[in-house]
Amino acid sequence: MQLIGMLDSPYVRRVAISLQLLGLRFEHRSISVFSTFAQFQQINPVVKAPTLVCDDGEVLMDSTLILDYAEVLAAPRKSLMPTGISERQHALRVIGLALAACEKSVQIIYERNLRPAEKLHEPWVSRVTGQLLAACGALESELHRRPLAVASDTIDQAGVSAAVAWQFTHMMLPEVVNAADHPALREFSSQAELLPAFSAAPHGSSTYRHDGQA
Ligand SMILES: N[C@@H](CCC(=O)N[C@@H](CS)C(=O)NCC(=O)O)C(=O)O
Repeated sequence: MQLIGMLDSPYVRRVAISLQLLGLRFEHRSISVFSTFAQFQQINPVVKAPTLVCDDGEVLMDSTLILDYAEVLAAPRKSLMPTGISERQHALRVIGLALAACEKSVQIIYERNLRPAEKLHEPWVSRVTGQLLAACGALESELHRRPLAVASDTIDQAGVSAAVAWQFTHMMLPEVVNAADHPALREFSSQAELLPAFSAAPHGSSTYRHDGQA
C-alpha cells in the first residue's frame, strides 16, 4: 500500500508512525497538496493528505479512518488501541484533543499563508487560537493526571497522536503555544521523537523508507 502526503502534515505523520509501530509495510510518496496539487489530484481527486492507496487500488482518506483500516490489517498481532473500556475511553479523549490541536494549528497556518493579509479575519484567528490553547492545556493536564507510555512496544495511538500534535504545533506556531506552559507535553514529545518509528518519519519534506534510507 502507498501512503500519500508530506510529513509536514501531522495527519500524514501520525499514520506513517502508526503503520511502522503496527508492523505494516508501506511505500511513502511525499506529494504536496499545494505545490503538486495536480499530481495529488491524479491519485485522489479530493486532494486530502493523508491518502492511502490500498493494495487493491482502493483509495482511503482521513488519518483516523486510515488507522482504523490499519488496525484491522495488523490484528490480532498488534494494535495501538487499548481494548479495556476505561483505557479506551481515555485514549479516545487524548486522541480527540490531539486532533483538535492539529486542526486548530492547521487553520491558523492556512489563515496566515493562504489568505491575503488584508482579508485576514482577526475574530476568527482569535477564536481558533483560543481553541488551540484549550486543546494543548487539556492535553497537558491529561498527561499529568494519567502519564502515557513512551517506548516502542508500549506507546499507543493516544501517545502517537499527542506527540505528533505537540511537535507540529511547537514547530509551526512556537509564538502561539508557549512551550514553558506545557512541560509534560514537551518532555513526552522529546522522548517520543527518539523512538525509531518517529525518527524514520520526521516532520518535514523527507520521504519515509522502510529500509531506513532517507
Ligand atoms: N481530518 C483529516 C484532516 C486532514 C487534513 O486536513 N489534511 C490537510 C493537510 S495537513 C489537507 O489535506 N489539506 C488540503 C485541503 O484540505 O485542501 C485527517 O485526519 O486526515
